[in-house]
Amino acid sequence: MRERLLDLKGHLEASIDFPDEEMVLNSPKELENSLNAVKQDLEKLIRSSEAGRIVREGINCVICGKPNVGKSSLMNALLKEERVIVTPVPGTTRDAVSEYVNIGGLPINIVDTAGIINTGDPVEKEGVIRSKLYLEKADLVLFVADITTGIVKEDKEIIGLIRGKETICVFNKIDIETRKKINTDEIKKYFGKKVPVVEISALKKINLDKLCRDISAQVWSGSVFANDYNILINARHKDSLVKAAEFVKEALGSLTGLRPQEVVSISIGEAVSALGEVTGESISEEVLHRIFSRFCVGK
Ligand SMILES: Nc1nc2c(ncn2[C@@H]2O[C@H](COP(=O)(O)OP(=O)(O)OP(=O)(O)O)[C@@H](O)[C@H]2O)c(=O)[nH]1
Ligand SMILES: [Mg+2]
Repeated sequence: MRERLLDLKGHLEASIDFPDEEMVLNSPKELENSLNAVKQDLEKLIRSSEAGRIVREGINCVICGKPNVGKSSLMNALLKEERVIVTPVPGTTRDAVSEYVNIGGLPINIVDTAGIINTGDPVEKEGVIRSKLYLEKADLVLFVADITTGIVKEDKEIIGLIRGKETICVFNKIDIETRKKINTDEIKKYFGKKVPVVEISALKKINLDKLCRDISAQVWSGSVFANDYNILINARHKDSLVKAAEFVKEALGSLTGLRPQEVVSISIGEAVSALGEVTGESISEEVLHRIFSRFCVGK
């Protein structure tokens, strides 16, 4: 992108400095198209900073489901400690609790939420509102249902809330004799897509390793890291890319506003320097200072 911008700047400067020479230069329309293409590539790269966030802060993995299906028991089982309160009374978890756990080498921020239910109780209601907010921010959802009942009406309503999300469907309590047989085609119909289905017992710690493998697979198979996320960038890179994108937009504004070519060229030059801060070609004192103050490397 930096090379492409330098090339455009070269064309502009040539036409400014040598207006009488017969040279084949970019037309304003060509220049506009090229700038737009760079702008789009920059924006794509900026979006990929999300992958950097995931690597630094971990996957946001939210456990949800109706009351009493064993969400908190699952949280404790994954953490290998009795972190959250478990009781036979539905509506035990009132507020979300989150904790980090390492699954397959990735930091996973597991969030246990209050069971989602239509309720008149004001405290429970608040808990449900919070559960929904956490669901919106989830990178991955563990939808928990009770295998002794299978998917019932309340479950279907919750599935409706998480349809667009990456989900693993977890059937809990397989240690109980009266369990139902799970039909994966039916599950697929409810979710509108194929989702991994795992049958576990959070209480008796059965099949938790399989669930962990499914969580890792879901993350690494690229469904949590969406396709665009193939380059990792850090916060400093992102700042520079955002700056570069702003200057490219400024250049486009000047170009379409028929302002002097010098003005367009200056903005492109600024975008080139901002990109140079990422590639290492133009590195300001300030950036050097930031790097050496953060990392233990010799100048
Ligand atoms: N038999 C059996 N019981 C379980 C299992 N997991 C949880 N339970 C029991 O189910 C009840 C509810 O468990 P919780 O983990 O509190 O359920 P929850 O989904 O967090 O419930 P709320 O916080 O009320 O939404 C408790 O009595 C648990 O001991 C399991 O795998 N097998
Ligand atoms: Mg709970």
